[in-house]
Amino acid sequence: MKRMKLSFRWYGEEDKVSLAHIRQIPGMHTVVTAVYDVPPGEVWPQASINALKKQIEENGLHFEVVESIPVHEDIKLGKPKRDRYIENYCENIRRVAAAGVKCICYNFMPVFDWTRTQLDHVLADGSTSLVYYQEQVDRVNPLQSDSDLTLPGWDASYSREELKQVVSEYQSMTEEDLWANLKYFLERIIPVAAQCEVKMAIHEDDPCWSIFGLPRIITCEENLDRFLKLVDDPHNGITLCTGSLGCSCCNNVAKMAEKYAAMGRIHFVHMRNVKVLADGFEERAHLSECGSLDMYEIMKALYDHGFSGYIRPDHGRMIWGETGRPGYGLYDRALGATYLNGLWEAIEKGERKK
Ligand code: DNO
Repeated sequence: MKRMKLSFRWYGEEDKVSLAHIRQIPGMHTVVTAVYDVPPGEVWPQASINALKKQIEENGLHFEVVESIPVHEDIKLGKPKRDRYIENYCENIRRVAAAGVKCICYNFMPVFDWTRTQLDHVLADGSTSLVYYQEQVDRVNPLQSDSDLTLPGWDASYSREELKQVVSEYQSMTEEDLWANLKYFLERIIPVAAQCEVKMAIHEDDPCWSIFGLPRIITCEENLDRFLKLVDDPHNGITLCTGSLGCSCCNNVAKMAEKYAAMGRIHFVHMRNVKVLADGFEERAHLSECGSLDMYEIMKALYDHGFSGYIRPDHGRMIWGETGRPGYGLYDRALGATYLNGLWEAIEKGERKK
């Protein structure tokens, strides 16, 4: 019987959420993590990878998914040094594969990873969540010295000046250039992933539109179709991130789940609900009725098309007084995991009875 594998993101020793807590979430299989103390583009020490594996396995869990191995900006920009960084990337694929990793999540967003305008917006029930209001994005400029907009998803190793520099390098770059650089990267890493039997799973751009004038291309069905054809190999797949795609009403996430699961190209799923507003979105509890996405429909589409990859609850709200890394507390993500288990069990048993 094909079955999803439930997973949970863990930020290593620094994380307030411990592996001992994660293992107590029913049905938990895999810990999703990364080596966090190596700058983007460099090779991860095998000893650090093996230490993660050891710790995770000592807690009765598996270490099968890495999120993320960051892609150096020179690769996205197509600069001459990219070959060196791509070689390092390939070496990282080989090294994590040697430790038993089966799936690697990464993204190809210029400079800024996921972006929100507030990390502790108070919802009606008193919980807090991450929100994105376009008018606030339009007002802020992360490059201005008086801007206090820095977000947990962003690479903190840049100084404001360096950030300005790298952003300015994208000014002359079109979406087509970014596509060409992505293709160049995939043509070199996918054969290595195939050899190592690792599934590469690109994460959609979050939110799925251009921000701060930078090109973004992993945003919608048409572009995901194009992406999968760049290197038409099952090792070149996606992380279906319901919240990243679902924050635009143009995306039909359940349809995409169905289509790409049927093609065997979804290797990892981030399940999260969002409430789409006229001018932005709010992250909400996982339950369908709390947001704009029909989580049942998405799960059913995955089930019906034989999805057997990794799935994790994505960002949670902060509830019950918990404090910590925005989006990545224990309690609401654990509720999310339990909800995903419930959906899957109901779908599975419902189908068996037919
Ligand atoms: C946000 C995450 C992203 C994701 C990267 C993948 O919470 O989903 O930061 O890890 O985009 O590279």
